[in-house]
Amino acid sequence: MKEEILKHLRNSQGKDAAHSSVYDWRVALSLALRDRMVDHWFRSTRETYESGAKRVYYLSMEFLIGRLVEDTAANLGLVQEAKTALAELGQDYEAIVLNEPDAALGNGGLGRLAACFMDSLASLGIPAYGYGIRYEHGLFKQDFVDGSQVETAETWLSQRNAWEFARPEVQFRIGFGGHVEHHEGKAHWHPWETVLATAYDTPVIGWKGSWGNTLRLWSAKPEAKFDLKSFNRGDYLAAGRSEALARTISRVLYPDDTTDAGKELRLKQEYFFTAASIMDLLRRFLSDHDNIRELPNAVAIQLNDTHPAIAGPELVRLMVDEHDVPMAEAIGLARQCLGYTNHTLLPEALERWHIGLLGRVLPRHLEIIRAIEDDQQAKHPGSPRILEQDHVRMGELAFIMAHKVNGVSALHTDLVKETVFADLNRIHPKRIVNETNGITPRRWLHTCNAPLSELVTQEIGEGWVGDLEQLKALNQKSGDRTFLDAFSAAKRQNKEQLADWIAQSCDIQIDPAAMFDIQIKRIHEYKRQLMNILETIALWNEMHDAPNAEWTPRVKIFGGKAAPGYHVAKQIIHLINDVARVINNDRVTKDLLKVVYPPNYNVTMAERLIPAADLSEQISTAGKEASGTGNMKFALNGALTIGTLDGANVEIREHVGSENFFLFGLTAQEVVERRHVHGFSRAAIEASPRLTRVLGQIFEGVFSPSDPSRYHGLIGTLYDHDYFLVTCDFDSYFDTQRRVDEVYRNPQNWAAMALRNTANMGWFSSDRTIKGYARDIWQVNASEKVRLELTG
Ligand code: F58
Repeated sequence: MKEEILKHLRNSQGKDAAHSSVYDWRVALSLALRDRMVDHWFRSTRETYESGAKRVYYLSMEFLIGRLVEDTAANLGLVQEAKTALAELGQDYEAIVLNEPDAALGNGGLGRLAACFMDSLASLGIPAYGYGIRYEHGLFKQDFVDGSQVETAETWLSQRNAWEFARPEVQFRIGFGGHVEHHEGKAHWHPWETVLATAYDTPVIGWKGSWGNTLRLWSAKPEAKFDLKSFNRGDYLAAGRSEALARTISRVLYPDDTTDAGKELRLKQEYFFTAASIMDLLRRFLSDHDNIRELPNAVAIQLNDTHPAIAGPELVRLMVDEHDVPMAEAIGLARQCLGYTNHTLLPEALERWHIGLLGRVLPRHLEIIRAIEDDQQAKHPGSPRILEQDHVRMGELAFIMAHKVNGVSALHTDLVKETVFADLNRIHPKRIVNETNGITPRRWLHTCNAPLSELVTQEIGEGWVGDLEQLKALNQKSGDRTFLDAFSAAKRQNKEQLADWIAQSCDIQIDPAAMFDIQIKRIHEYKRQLMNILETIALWNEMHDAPNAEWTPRVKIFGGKAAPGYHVAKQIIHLINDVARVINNDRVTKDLLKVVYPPNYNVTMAERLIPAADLSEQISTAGKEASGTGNMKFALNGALTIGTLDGANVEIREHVGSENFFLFGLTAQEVVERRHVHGFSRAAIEASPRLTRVLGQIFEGVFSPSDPSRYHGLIGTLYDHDYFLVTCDFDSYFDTQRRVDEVYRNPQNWAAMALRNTANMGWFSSDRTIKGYARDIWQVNASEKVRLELTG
């Protein structure tokens, strides 16, 4: 390893050891690790070609990957070797790991799920490709200026990305606009504009290096050559115009998770990567098949939400226009290949494209969508429409073009059946299935939490990393004082590390003995960070009034970004920061309560925070959080959850035991009913003196003395139409938090409850989720050899 690192330092980075920076060492180490991936990768590809096995294609607009050095080294079993090699070279492995930029090619849960799935597909030995966009700028960087969120561009690609292989020879022409001609029953699309999609491949090696798949990300390049004529005339801007236009497509990750603005570019991004992926998989298929009708036996294409839903019409277009398959048959064949995952019921997040826009950008696809609509109406008269008024509804399109549609938790799947797709579900009663989300145990326990991971391995061996249900054996330890002490000591060690980091990065001193209460996720009204900060103020009031009463010291930690155009979410961020400033400067409560909100929450920050959490906040309005995956990461790492009956919380509670979960709040059904009660929020506020006081303080400007009216709008909304029922759940949330305080005061009991969480979270491994998709949706098998290696 030492030789390999030095070789790359010299031959790939062009540096000698004496003049190398941490960056050079990091790139050299990454390249040395990448070298070790290649054999596994080739072996897997070869095996798939030889066996003719069916391949999975996971199409996702987002892959929220994070850093890769540690994960790769761990999966290859090379962590110790790398550490030793670097130490002998006088370098610090930890510092090198910290040097890597966090690849944030995603917004939140949906993108991170795709990354966890890539790890599980490889670990299980399922031949698969992830397809997405190689954004030049990932999710924006977040700073706080006077407590407000300020966004700047993220620049992960300003450095060499050591993990990828550029494939300039893999190129597809992607057309936009233009018109369609019909001659002798055949359609000919003449796009007005074309760009080239070129591939960049990142190998993804599973646990123990057993299998390697590919993450293929597309970058847009201009098709037209550089305009030398204009350049020579001195018109430099014109010379680069077509280039700038093309590159815009893969320039930036769409940062909004509320509404779909920036519409045309977003639509082009979606078609760009979807079309390139479909063309690529067809090319691979046709290289060893000559009958396109066999496609469904060879490929399973999964649509991660509706963003790649144009895959249906695109596949039909290629079959009809280029392979002479009749339309109805093409629709049927495409459907057999496609699966669609729904991640949200929020009406504002369901994609719809204006017919005018879609017809202008993708004229042939609009014709095909009309043909799909006709086909559906002919077979199922009265079926919900894809084209409604002026819009193309992508959810309906994806549903109709998929043979299976899945929700991401049991509750969410039931709601999908009862609400958004109720009518389609009646027509196609077997189409909707549930695949509850999961998380990869490699990153989310083994790598991010060394103290706990080592303790578990000492106790039950290392098998759990590839077979997380083995954690069940730890249940026997819940009465063993020595083990519980060791379990608490691991948590304590993580908390001390986090406290050091917070002292350094936020200049706030926190006590590792206090309860670390953490809410990290995108800022959204339905996730109710607002309710959390209101409860924080209420608690502070009571501590301040009676500082000598019996209190459980707490540190409230927040993390998360708001969509740049989401005003209310940004106000909530501002409020949390305002409240933090006041509380953290109160001398009376200084040993009882702190509020910390480190800026720029990302995967790397999650890996620091989650292992150090005592309490996990999963407090969304019931019925709104499709699943959640952070909830799983916390529970696996031995945090107790305070949560509503929403998303996967329901299943987590069933697995860890209701006595080890702090439940509060209205159920999804009660939420719907309560909204019908006239004046429900005013009534809830009036019934709660505690909440009335808190809202009054915010309204008067206690936390924003320089701008007392800053939160009048926010508070006004709670009185008038509190759509997410913060006011209704507040008292039950506050009371449950006090129960949490009480339980925390008994450390042995707390540790036993936390251990029950860790021990019973095995089911939430994304390996289990992927096995479910493989069985219920894709009809693919995991390599038997890999399966034996993992469990044996
Ligand atoms: C999330 N969706 C769900 N969307 O909110 C969460 O409950 C679930 O656990 C997770 O998916 C995985 O299933 C989500 O992250 C987005 O970020 C979209 C980005 C693009 C615009 C629309 C929202």
